Amino acid sequence: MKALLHVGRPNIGNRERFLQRVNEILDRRWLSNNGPVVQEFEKRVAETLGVKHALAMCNATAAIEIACRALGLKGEVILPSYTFVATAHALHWQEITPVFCDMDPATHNIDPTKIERLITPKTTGIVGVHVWGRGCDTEAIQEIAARRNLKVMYDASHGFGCSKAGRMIGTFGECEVFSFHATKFINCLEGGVVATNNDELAYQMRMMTNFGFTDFDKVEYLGINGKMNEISAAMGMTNLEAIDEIITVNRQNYEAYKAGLANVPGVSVIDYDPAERNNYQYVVIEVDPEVCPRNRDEIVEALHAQNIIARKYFWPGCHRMEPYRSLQPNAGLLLPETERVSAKVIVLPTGQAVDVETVQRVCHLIRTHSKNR
Ligand code: T4K
Repeated sequence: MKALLHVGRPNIGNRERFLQRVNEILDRRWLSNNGPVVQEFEKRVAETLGVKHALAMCNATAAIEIACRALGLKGEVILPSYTFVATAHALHWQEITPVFCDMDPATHNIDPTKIERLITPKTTGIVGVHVWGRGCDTEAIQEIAARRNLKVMYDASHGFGCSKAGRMIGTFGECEVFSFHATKFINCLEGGVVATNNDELAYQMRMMTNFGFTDFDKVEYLGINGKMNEISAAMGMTNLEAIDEIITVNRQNYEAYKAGLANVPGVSVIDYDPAERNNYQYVVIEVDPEVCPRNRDEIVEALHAQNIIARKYFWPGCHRMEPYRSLQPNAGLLLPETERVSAKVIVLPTGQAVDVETVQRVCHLIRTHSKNR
């Protein structure tokens, strides 16, 4: 296989329609600051999720920062270590101490049974992450939060178009943050959205996203520039129009990986609950070191040698990345599942840039390279 095959190759909807939108934007000479395409994108996202407010922002990391400031999170906040480091960084950047909770190996999500032991008098909230788009145990998290008087928000970066217990991700907690980064299955080049049904929170976040302005010459909040620009929104609109096609391709690739890796000893593809809505944007395998003759790193190296850029997300966990590794050197003692599972995971290429035939070739390579030397 010659051409590079990456995890995270962007999906791109109707190119003509995107370019047409870009031309309209240029003709209009309205490029940012709550322009008409951003407004259209927000409306469309809110409709898709069934929420009152969808606030478009420049990326999910800034959106998490704005959301946790608007929510008044401070002190300590509990989140999983098994997430992209942006979740922890956004909190830490806001001078909140991220307190890492272990994951449930069955779901890769925060294990709610391990949350309560981490609560201290400084704890103000919980940030769940719907890893791979598989919804957290929102019911258990809500129950703990209500009893312990904590606020809950979700990093739903992976969860656009997915449901949990039949309810759309985007409707849980005080608010949920989606990423529309280039690598996400619906992308705005760069982009994020905060979804909420809370009118007051939405108002505050909207002001904060635009320097705190409430009117011409009138600033009422400490704000920042978190705005989405019109070209990003045009990309988002165009890709949203292709959402069904993209999910179909993702699902076909996922099924092909499932079939192609079905009988490989020690290699399993994580499941998506067919009773839920799934976007299938991540194909994730676990390599069991007790069963598979080759370890995870050897398989990743073999794939890279064939120009297939598989990834080890989210190894080794945020707690083993700086600055957390230095600030909380013993955090790993409470995170045995994060340490164990993150060492087994490989994320494989999918999306529109990958077809079923290519998936079969990747499976063949994994099958070959996972055997004894
Ligand atoms: N929370 C969670 C749970 C997240 O997963 C993320 C982002 C965030 C928060 C933060 O959202 P944003 O603030 O970004 O909206 C990539 C993405 O940059 C990151 O957005 C994403 N998660 C994460 C899972 O993946 P890296 O460090 O792996 O990026 P990089 O440069 O290695 O690119 C990933 C792959 O995508 C490469 O194989 C190349 C390919 N790629 C990338 C881009 C940008 C392309 O083929 N074309 C492209 O245009 O983080």
